[in-house]
Amino acid sequence: MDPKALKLYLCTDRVLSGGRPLTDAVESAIRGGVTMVQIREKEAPTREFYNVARDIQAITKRRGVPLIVNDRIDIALAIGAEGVHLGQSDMPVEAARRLAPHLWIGISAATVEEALAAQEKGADYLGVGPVFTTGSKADAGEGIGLGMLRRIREAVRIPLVGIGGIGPDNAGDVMKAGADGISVISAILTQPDIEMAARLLYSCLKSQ
Ligand code: TZP
Ligand code: MG
Repeated sequence: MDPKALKLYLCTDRVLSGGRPLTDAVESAIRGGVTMVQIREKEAPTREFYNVARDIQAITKRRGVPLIVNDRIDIALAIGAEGVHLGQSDMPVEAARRLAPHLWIGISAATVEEALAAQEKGADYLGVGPVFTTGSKADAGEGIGLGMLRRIREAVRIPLVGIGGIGPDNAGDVMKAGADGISVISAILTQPDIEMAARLLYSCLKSQ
């Protein structure tokens, strides 16, 4: 995968986007500079997840932005997404790789051990975090901090994004710690002007 796609990586959350149509939100975010989108549906039944993913894909395809599906490799394959993002409790990366040799596979990692294991078993990129404590994911746990992000960066070769509690005030620090990009929900999706919020965040990464 091209690590440049990781620069400003939006994860969706239909609750945090405040009832605004997700398609409009994603379109605005891409207009503001988002370089990759992860469709993340924690509550939706399979058919609804599939339909939402197809709707978002119509936008990402038109805009030339890669689409990643959270948790569900079956939905990623069914819609022809560019990739799948898997947590430590989801399908193991090596099994996902067997099912889908062509997909980009991202793995969540919070420790050096998790990061090295994911790399060894064939992950294409890592989502490292939560870097800072965040209210956007109930089971995310305490922030691991910039020091741990840096340690993970030094331990692995594959590209990685920082995720969790990242916004305009700390995005530059995450990049300085060695991340290829940032992954965010609330710094874009809870903002009244989504395009401007994405543009502001992108400007915080530009010089890195
Ligand atoms: N994984 C680790 S933290 C997190 C996810 C999905 C939530 C990120 O949301 P926010 O609002 O950018 O902190
Ligand atoms: Mg998961």
